[in-house]
Amino acid sequence: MTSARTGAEIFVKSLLKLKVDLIFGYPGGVVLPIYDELFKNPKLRHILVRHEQGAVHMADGFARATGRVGVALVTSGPGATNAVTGIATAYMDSIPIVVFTGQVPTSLIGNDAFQEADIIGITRPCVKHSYLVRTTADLAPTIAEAFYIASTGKPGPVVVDIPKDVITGTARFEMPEKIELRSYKPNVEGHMRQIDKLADALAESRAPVLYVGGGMILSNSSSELLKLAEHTSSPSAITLMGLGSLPSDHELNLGLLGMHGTYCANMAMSHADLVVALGARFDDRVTGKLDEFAPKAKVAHVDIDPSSISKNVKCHIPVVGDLNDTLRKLNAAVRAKDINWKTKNKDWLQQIAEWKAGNAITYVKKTNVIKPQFVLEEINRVTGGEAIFATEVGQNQMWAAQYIKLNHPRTFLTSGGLGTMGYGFPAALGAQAAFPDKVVIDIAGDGSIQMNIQELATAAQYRLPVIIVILNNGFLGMVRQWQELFFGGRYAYTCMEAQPDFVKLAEAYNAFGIRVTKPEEVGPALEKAIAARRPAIVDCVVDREENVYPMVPAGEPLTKMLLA
Ligand SMILES: Cc1ncc(C[n+]2csc(CCOP(=O)(O)OP(=O)(O)O)c2C)c(N)n1
Repeated sequence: MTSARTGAEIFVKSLLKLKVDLIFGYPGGVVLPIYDELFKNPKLRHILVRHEQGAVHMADGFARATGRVGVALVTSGPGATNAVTGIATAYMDSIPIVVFTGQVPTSLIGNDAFQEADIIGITRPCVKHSYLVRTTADLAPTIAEAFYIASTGKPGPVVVDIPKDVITGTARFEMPEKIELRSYKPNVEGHMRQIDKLADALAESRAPVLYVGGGMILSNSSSELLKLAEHTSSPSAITLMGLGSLPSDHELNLGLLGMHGTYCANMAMSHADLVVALGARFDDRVTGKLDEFAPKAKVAHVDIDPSSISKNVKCHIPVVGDLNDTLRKLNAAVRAKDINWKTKNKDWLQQIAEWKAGNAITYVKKTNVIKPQFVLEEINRVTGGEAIFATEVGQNQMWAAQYIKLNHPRTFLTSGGLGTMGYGFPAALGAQAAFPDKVVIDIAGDGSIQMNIQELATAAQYRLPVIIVILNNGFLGMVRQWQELFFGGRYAYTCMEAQPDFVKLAEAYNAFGIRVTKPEEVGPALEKAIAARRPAIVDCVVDREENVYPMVPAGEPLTKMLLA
């Protein structure tokens, strides 16, 4: 018989049993016994952040870059409420994280106790599941369930709220080896009859498009996608969340789809006779005006989440199932057909090549001022695409999505669904903590970076050499762009008149800082920052009123693109 252990001991033992070796967190009164246990168990590495939002984004960045569950630990009350934006961000992008929050003792819950917040209530609409642990004996099984739910089916964040008396109480450590939940059976295999229908539809179509979403990354299915695209000569249009699923330079990759998507991706979608959605959810930033989305197409949709099928766009061939399993079966089914796919799709591929050649994403190059797009091209040149990229939100994010060349999945970390400014830097730190030897770059705006800049101290403390490249336009650029285009050029409160000196700021945090104002300085500055192997800020002073094009104005069809 095993002896009784405290909840704090059980907490640490449970995480170790689940093979967690790294957590991100911030202490406080209620969770102190857990922190004391962490102190005694150096095998479970803990990164002390500077703000709880940072901890959750780090866990999220870790999860996106590794495919493993990310873990954050925060205290009750303000610790927990500070974590909410990170939880909502992970929820919108289906990222598997488990967030542990401290809670006041069970006897005080509901009494407005010191540092009490109803985090279960507050996060209810933005978690995949949540638990308030009621007894110490429940703790280990609950943690096991939380990891299982976060990482299976359509992944997502799970909150585990642990009252103080559960942490200090005692019980035997017993964790189930296998999780069985009556109402949750996620490992759905794609239905063979539906998959055969989809293979037939691909065989019959003359103008197919694979519409690739974040599910492709989450289910680690990129290699199956490559096989499908190449074997059936089908071009792929990729959402923000799906970027990295196919190498950027692959000839069947049409690039980004939707509001700031490429001309060829949006035109291909609008003229396709078959759209095959693979782990994508027909988000409004992708579809534009719904009634004019893919008007000629039969729609097939493969998704692990049955509730996302036919939610926004009517689907003719639904396949509920794990994308990896389904793609394997689909690949076998299309291979069994005696078809010359290249010849069948010849006219379509020709048309696509014309769209691609005619309206490639481009900008007006200048020698006297740094164009933001040029900075991204220089990043491609100096990294050769072999880096992990995170982005903030705004123009910086969209330019990164358009210009950064990706060779591998899980190398583009961005807040797609919630669009959270301040996400990129902590997410980059989470990825860097997982991959200490890789080059990790956060592409930032001068507005966004100031939302979680305090994590520079975390970067310095743990020697995480993330490079922040600021596309510094002195504006909340994306909002300014909308004001220019849709609000008569009235720049209401989007000009950042007072800016910190980002070089001094970096130095104050014991990081490397460099500011560039001329195009020819950009490449050498990036090289210096990479060589420094320290946290770094490269502050690029860019053309102030540059806009992101192409652009489909909100609510317009994909064919109504502003090209410049
Ligand atoms: C937390 C948060 N607040 C507000 C917004 C709305 N918003 C979207 S883009 C943007 C401007 C971003 O400015 P900056 O970070 O400087 O990037 P730029 O667009 O100039 O590249 C704002 C305010 C948001 N997405 N997230």
